[in-house]
Formats: sequence, C-alpha cells, structure tokens
Amino acid sequence: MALLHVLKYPDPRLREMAEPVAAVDDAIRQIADDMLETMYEDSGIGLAATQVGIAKRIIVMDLSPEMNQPQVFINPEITQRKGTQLSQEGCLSVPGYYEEVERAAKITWQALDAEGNQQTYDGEDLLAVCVQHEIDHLDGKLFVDYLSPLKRQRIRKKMEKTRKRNL
Ligand code: GNR
Ligand code: NI
Repeated sequence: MALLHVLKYPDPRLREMAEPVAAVDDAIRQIADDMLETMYEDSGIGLAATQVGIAKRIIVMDLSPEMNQPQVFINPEITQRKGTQLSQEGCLSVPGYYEEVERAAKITWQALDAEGNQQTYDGEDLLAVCVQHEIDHLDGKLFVDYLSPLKRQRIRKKMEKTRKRNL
C-alpha cells in the first residue's frame, strides 16, 4: 500500500485523456488499492487515476458512512442517463471550492470490477454525481469546467496563489 500525490488544478496532467486498461492484473489492482488508501487519507468519496498522474481508466469510490465499502470501476462507461439534478460538488484536485453543478439524475454504467469481470450498475443522487465526476476526470474534465468563465478564472487564480505560497 502507498499514498499517492493528488494533482491540483490547474496542473496540465489533469487535462489528459486516460487510456483504457487492457487487462485487469495485479499491477492494476495495486494502483486501485493505492488510490483507495489515498482517497480515504484525504477524506474523499471518489478518486480517478488521472488525479494521481496515472493516465488509465480506473476510478475508486466509497459512499458508505463508515467508509468501509470500497468500489473499483475500470473502463467505466455510462450507457443511460435520466433526468437532471443540481448538487454542490467539490474535488480533491480543487480543494476548498464547492460549486453547484448540473448532472444526470440517474445513470446506468458498465465497468470491469477488480476481478476483471464486466458488470452493469445503476445509481442516482450522490452516487450518480460521483460516477459522472470521476469519469469526467478520465476524460480530462473538471467540475470547474461547468462554471462560468469568470468563476473558473477566480478559482484558478486563487489556486495558483496557494500553490506559490506552498512552494
Ligand atoms: O470527495 C469528493 N466529494 C465530492 C462531492 C460532491 C461531488 C463530487 C465529489 S468527488 C470528490 C473527490 C474527487 O475529487 N473525486 O474526483
Ligand atoms: Ni474530483
């Protein structure tokens, strides 16, 4: 197990398109385990491999109150979207900022599980938000992209200042 470094906006690596995983092997499971450890350490409910500088289509999540129900989705693809919902989103790559984003209310998605088996899942509310947020990361997209250019610019400027202060 190892903690990974979470990239912060506006790091250009957050804009890369992640590649599909060709085979779910021990190396991929190790990445997923390290991502889960990192996500729990940073009190997140989800994490995409893109955020830790690994351009592979792997996401991890845990929406249980006890944070003891880890989920791993490899090569996830949304196959159905229903309705819309507005909710406050945050991101470990944009720490300290929370903004309202519109997403599909209910989704169906397919993914490989940690054993490499293809599965189909349904989710709504926060689960659906989180899956959409994480798949966006794999496509190089961040929740701030849904905000007005002015809001996004303000967040970017403040993030850059914070980064300089921490150098
Ligand atoms: O921890 C997280 N919380 C969260 C809250 C609302 C909508 C999405 C999220 S995902 C975020 C962790 C993260 O950055 N995942 O990419
Ligand atoms: Ni995020």
